[in-house]
Amino acid sequence: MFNPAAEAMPTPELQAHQLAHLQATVQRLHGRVPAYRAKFAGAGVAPADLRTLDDLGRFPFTRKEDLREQYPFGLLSVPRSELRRIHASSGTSGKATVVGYDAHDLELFAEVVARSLYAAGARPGMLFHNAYGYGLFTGGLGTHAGAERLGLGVVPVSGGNTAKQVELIEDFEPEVIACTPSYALVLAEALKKRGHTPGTISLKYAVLGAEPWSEAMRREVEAGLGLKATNIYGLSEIIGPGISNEDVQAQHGSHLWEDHFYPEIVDPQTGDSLPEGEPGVLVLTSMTRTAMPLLRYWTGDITRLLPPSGGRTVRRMDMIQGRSDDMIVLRGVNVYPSQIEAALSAVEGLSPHYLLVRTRSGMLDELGLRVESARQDAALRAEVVRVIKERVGVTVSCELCGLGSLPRSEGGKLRRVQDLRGER
Ligand code: DLL
Repeated sequence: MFNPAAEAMPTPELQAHQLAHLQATVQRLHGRVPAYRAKFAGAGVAPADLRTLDDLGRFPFTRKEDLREQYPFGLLSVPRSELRRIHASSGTSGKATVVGYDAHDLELFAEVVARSLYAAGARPGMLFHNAYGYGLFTGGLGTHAGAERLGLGVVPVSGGNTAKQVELIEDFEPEVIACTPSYALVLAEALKKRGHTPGTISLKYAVLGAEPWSEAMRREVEAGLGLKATNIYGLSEIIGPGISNEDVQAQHGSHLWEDHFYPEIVDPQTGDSLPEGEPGVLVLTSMTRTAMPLLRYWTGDITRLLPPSGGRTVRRMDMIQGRSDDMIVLRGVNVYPSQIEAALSAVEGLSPHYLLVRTRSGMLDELGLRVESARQDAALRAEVVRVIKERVGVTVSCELCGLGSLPRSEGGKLRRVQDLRGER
C-alpha cells in the first residue's frame, strides 16, 4: 500500500472520519456557496441535520446541470485568487463543466493517484508512459502529478500519434503505461505490426480507465501487450482519475479511497439508497476538497459497492456497467453496451473492435452491431445474433466487417454507440 494508515484505517475510525468531514463540507457549502444554501433551503435541510452517515440521504443531489447553471465559478468555495488549476470536461451539449483546484486539492489529487498507481503495480523508480490527454481533460495532468508523487519517471506523451508512442515505448522501455483501454488495443496492434511479441515489450502494468471496458477487453490487452491491466476510475467533477483503482494481484473491484470520497449507490429512478452489492447509480461526495467540494454528486455511472478485501479496509466498486444515459431500451429490455461486449467475447473468431448503431423503425428502437472479423460468413453472423439473444435477451442485426475497418481510439474516449434515430 502507498498509504497504509489511510488505506487500512480501522472501520470505526474511518466512519468517524467520514462523518466529521461530511459535516464540515456541508457547513462549508452552506456558509460559502449561495447556490448550495438555496438548495438546502429548498430541500428543508440544514447542516445540523447531518448527525449520522445515514442522514446524508436527506440532503439534495448535485447534478451536472448545477455545474452548468453556475458556470464557470459559481460553486467555488474559495476566492478565485486561490485557484491553482482548472480542468473542464466538454460534454456533448451545452457549456463545459468547470472544476477548480486550490493548492490543497492538488496535493490531495496527487495522493489518491499515487495510491492508485501503487495498487496497479507501479513502484518508485519505474518509467511511466502517460498516454492520457494533457490539457483541460483531467487524465494527463492528474496521473502525471500522482506518478511523480509515487516516484515514477513520467514520459508525458499525451494521446494520439501512435507511431511516436510506439517509438518511445521501444526506446525508453517503460514499465507502466496509462491510457484508455481502447487505446491500449490500438498500441497492441501497432506494436504487433512492428514485429513485437508480448515478450519483447517492456511494459508490465497498464492503468486503464476513462471509459467503460470489460473482462474480455482486459484479456485482449494483457495478451497483446504482455502485462497486467487494472481499472482506474474517476471523474473531473469529484477530482479526476484516482477515485478508485483495482489491486494488481486481485484484479477485482477497485479500492475506493473513501477517506476522501464518500460513496453511495442509489436507484436510478427514485434516488433511494440501495444496499451494498446492488447495482445502481454511483453518487459521490468529495468531503476533503477545499476549492470546490460537491455534495452527493450524481455521476450517472452504474456500478455496485463490494466489501473491503486484501488488507485494505476501504470498500471496492465493481467495473462500471455503463452510464444511466447510455442505457438502450429494446422492446422493454434494458441493455448496456458493456453487456453486448461481454457476450461478444463468447464468440470465437471476432476482433475486440465493435460499434453499436441505434436506429428507429416506426415506433420501435432497433440495434445494429458492426463487429470486425477475419471471417465474414453467414454462420458466424448467425452465431453472434444467437449468443446475444441468449445472453442479453435482445435481437440485434449484425454486420461482420473486415479487420481494421472500424474507427480506432485516437487516445481520447472512444464512442461505442452511434445514435442514428433522428436520421432518415
Ligand atoms: O475520465 C477521469 C479519468 C481519467 C478517469 C483517466 C480514469 C482515467 P471525465 O472526463 O470527467 O473524467 O469523465 C468521467 O468517464 O463519469 C465515467 O462515465 C467515465 N469513466 C471514467 N473512468 C472509468 C472507468 C475522467 N474506469 C466519466 N470505467 C465517468 C468506466 C469510466 N467508465
